[in-house]
Amino acid sequence: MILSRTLESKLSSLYKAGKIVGGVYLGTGQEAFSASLGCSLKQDRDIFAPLIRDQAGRTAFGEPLIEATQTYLGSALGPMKGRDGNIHRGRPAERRLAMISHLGASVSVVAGMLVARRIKGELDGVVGATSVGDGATSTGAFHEGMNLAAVERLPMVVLVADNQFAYSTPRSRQFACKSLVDRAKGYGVAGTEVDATDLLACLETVLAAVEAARRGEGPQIVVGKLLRLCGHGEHDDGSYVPDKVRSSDLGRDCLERGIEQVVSLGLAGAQEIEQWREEAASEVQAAVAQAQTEPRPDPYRDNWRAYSWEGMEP
Ligand SMILES: Cc1ncc(C[n+]2csc(CCOP(=O)(O)OP(=O)(O)O)c2C)c(N)n1
Repeated sequence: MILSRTLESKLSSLYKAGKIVGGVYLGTGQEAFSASLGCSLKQDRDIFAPLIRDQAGRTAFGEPLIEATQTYLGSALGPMKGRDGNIHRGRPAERRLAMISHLGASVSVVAGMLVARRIKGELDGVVGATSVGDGATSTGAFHEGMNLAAVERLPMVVLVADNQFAYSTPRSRQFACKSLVDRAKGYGVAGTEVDATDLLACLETVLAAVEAARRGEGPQIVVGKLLRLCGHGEHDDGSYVPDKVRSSDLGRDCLERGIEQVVSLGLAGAQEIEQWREEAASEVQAAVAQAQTEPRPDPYRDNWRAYSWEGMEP
């Protein structure tokens, strides 16, 4: 969570300095929920399709920092070879899918990958997971993917980060149900809700959902109640979020709360945490410096394949 917050604050500065082309979307305030998923999945077999606010989950699932800075800074040596920007990066051969902008589409993609593994006899012990926002739960792709996953009882975990807004549209203008967990009942899948500003609660709830899916209990929807503590992207100041919501429990900072929890459990002291922050700053600095010195794509010599396909030649 510290690494993710540090990286994203650097990316925001680089964007504001005009060094990053395209949008920069941050997960400030959503790190506990996202990291809990990344930590709960098994890096050697599970599938993770992140959303725009999942830097913490990506890091927890093993994405090296350099892959983020290479993509944001357009390095030809990055996973997208400097052509596909920013959040749309991944290594499908390592089951880290590239983020898809079309809301809800990742649910169908993960469901499809799980069906494919079942057909090939390779589904044993595998979990497929993705994150969506509250807004995405009203798309056709989300519905079709969830319904398929439910009918096929796929080992799928869908995290819904209910951060109160889809861009500037509040929940009251998005759907009429009281809680998004109610959607789980409609699909006939398990649904749980968690205070996503609480790291310990997130770890417990998300791990339980991943384990249930792995045991064969079918798709699991976990709804995290929180607020994004930033604009939709760095081009947006989020001024439409009412002060009342900002100062409510939803607006608590999961990172600061998480640090308090770690300290009060005696897992680390204030000095050690300060050291983690310093280490994170140097790691981020090194990843930015390296990506800045790497070559840019050369349109005259490129083979025009979007992904690095190492390890999955067709
Ligand atoms: C199918 C589709 N419709 C509209 C958009 C445009 N769009 C991009 S982000 C966004 C809001 C997303 O809100 P939510 O799903 O709640 O996620 P959050 O940004 O709050 O994390 C919209 C409408 C899109 N990307 N895909």
